[in-house]
Amino acid sequence: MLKLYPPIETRKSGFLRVSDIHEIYWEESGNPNGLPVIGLHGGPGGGSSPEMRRFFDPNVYRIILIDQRGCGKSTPHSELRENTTWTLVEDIETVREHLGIEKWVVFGGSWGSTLSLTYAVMHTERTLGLILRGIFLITKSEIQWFYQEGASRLFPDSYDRYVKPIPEAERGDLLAAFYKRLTGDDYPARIEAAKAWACWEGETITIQGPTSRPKRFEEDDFADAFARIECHFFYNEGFFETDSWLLDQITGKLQDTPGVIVHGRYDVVTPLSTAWALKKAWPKADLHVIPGAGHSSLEPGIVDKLIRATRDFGRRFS
Ligand code: STX
Repeated sequence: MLKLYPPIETRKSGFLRVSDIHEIYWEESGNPNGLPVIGLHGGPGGGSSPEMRRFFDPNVYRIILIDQRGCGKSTPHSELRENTTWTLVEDIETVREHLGIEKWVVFGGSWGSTLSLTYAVMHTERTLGLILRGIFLITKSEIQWFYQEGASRLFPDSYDRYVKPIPEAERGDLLAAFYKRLTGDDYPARIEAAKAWACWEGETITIQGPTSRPKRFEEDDFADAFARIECHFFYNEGFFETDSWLLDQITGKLQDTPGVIVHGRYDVVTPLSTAWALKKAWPKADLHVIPGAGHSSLEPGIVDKLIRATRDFGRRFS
């Protein structure tokens, strides 16, 4: 099984003003003359991490990462205004133009797959190909499964902790109940809700479950941006006109775009059925179902297939 490339430092980084309110962080590493790739993180609200650079051979790729509006090093932290799927797609174009890149590979997992696909259908001519993991299309049934009922049956222990800040009477619509607290004026209640929301995801992302929850999910700043931005996007149904908008666009526009889809068989955050539907709508993409893996990009079988994909794309497009 292939492992992550060794850690590397950023060569260049900066901030771009993208609206009256927002500045976003971008960074570049790897080979300045290499094949450009943009890495899009999950959440939304998760921020990029240095591990994301390690999916790419630094001799082959010019690796661009950004922190999407309101998270990571981007400012203002946790800001929801002027923060939608459409403003994020615009920011990707702003970064591309700023760096003088004509076309690039687009790489993203989870919400990063949603954003990658949305970008690709809107800017097909800029997208050489897509490498996606943990497919998520922000449909009502996916949101219902993870935040209301479904995943609750596989993780009843974690679920009890998730719903704890919400009184029984409001548990019939957890998304609305969390939205109220995460966007309310009561700061301690907001942070309590944010940590419960974030830890739910942190405990369910790997095949190992609750005991392997990464540390950052209970840190105030991470949890606040992660929970608020996710909840804002999901409460607004991804800002998509209809549940099927993205899949319809993919059917219409991505038929000639190469893609690799990597999805854990036991992904509980974003179940495999969505990746299966995506593959049907986009026959040109190769779907790899990984046995013994959950949602996280760091599951060993997922790392292996993602690195094979970046290696193959490196040969194909360089
Ligand atoms: N959120 C799915 C998602 O995009 C429902 C996601 N899940 N975990 C992450 O993102 C991080 C690894 C970025 C925390």
